[in-house]
Amino acid sequence: GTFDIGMIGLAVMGRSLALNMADKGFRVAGYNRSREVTEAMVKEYPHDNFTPFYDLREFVEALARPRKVMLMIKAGRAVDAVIGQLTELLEEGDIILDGGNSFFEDTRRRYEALKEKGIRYFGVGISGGEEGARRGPSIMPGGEKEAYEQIRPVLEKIAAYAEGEPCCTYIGPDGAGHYVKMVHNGIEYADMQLIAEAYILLKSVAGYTNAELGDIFEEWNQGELKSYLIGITADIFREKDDFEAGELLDYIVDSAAQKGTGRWASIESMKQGVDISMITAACNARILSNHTEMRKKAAGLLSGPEPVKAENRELFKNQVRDALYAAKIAAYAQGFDLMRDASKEYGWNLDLGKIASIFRAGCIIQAVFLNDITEAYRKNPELDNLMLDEFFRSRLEECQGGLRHAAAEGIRSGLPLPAMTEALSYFDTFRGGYTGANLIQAQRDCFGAHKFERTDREGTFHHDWGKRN
Ligand code: NBP
Repeated sequence: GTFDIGMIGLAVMGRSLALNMADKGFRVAGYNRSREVTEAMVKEYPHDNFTPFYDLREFVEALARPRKVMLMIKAGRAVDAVIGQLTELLEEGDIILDGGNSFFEDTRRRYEALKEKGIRYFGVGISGGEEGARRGPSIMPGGEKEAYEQIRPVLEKIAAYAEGEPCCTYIGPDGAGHYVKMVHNGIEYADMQLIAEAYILLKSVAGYTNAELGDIFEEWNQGELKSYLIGITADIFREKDDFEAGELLDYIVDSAAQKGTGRWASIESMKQGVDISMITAACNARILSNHTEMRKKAAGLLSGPEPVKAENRELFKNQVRDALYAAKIAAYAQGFDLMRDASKEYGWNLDLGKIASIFRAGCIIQAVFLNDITEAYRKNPELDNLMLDEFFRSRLEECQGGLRHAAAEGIRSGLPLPAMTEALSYFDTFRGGYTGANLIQAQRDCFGAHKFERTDREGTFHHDWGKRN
């Protein structure tokens, strides 16, 4: 065969990636389980470099050796089913890439199973949605390092570019790419939750209108908060409704869905024993938002305070801005801490600075902020936590007052601010603030003889409780 690469799964993502590859001059073979999807694609998006196939064997035979097949299908059982069909047809040295949102443990299992058959397997995290896939996503490939050279030309060419560099880098062995994608999505949840909290603060405490909010976010998007999410948020505030007067946003039900990859990060963090409370808070916020009937009922039964009114709106706006920035630092510190821990746990040797650099364009969390993270790890690849980097330390110093003030006003107003308040707890615990854990340790020893350490003597102690006045 002569085709550079084959794409299995021609739904939104597979189609967009295949056309992106074709645009870059690669000859792409395409296959989809249901024939109609393929037919519709070639009818609507004909491309000289894209050829459809309707038989899996013919599709595989059309590929140049070593064959490269990318799967862009629904994560889960479908991936195992297609791998099963492919292994009948592929030969030693051929490469399968799974570009979907597969769970990293599945990727580890598939990697090991295919290794025995001599097939090289890559779990490739891809972020950027349809537009990213079509024009240039952020790409996180994990698999065998030597085999990466075979797929590197395609992946680096179709990726987004930031300051002349492709937003694609070899992440690590087996499930590393999908793990990093999972954490990316977790961070995305936290980012979105923080923006939502800034929104309700500005709206409820300072009374800003949608038009004003649009201007505020546009202004924020000129500075250090500049990011894809802040940019689309500015536009969302201004979007007019099709049916009624005013903006669309006010007609959207207050309930946010999720597909699960953010939640995976939260579950993994618990297993690993890493605190990513802000990502977990963002997942929980979506979960509780879904209980619309219960919330409607409770609204009639449980009361809270009236929103306080900001005395100085301009000042409050700047405090919210600082709150958003400081909390964002904490969220990324948590996400990168999770990757750092996984890197040790699985022996992946993750380059966190490089990972930050490929998030700079193409993906949903792309932001100028990621330049500072890249720089922090460039200066110190062994950095324990982002909040300890000199630059972020000084920004936290400057912005924590805003975070404390904005969160306090929100709490006094009865506004739920799960991510911002977790950011503060994380920061205050992390910086050595007094947590009361001495009391917990005393309780543990009191009921379970679990022992404790003393502040003034070496060793561990157990105390016979009951010596009271
Ligand atoms: P979907 O996740 O909606 O999956 C649809 C595709 O899976 C179709 O091609 C479908 O074939 C195929 N498929 C299914 Br379902 N079961 C199959 C089976 N047993 N055997 C073979 N093919 C099967 O598509 P998508 O939204 O394009 O996403 C693809 C992957 O990319 C997913 O893992 C997704 O999580 C991930 N992802 C999506 C985005 C995004 O923004 N949408 C972003 C990043 C990553 P059919 O036509 O025959 O039903």
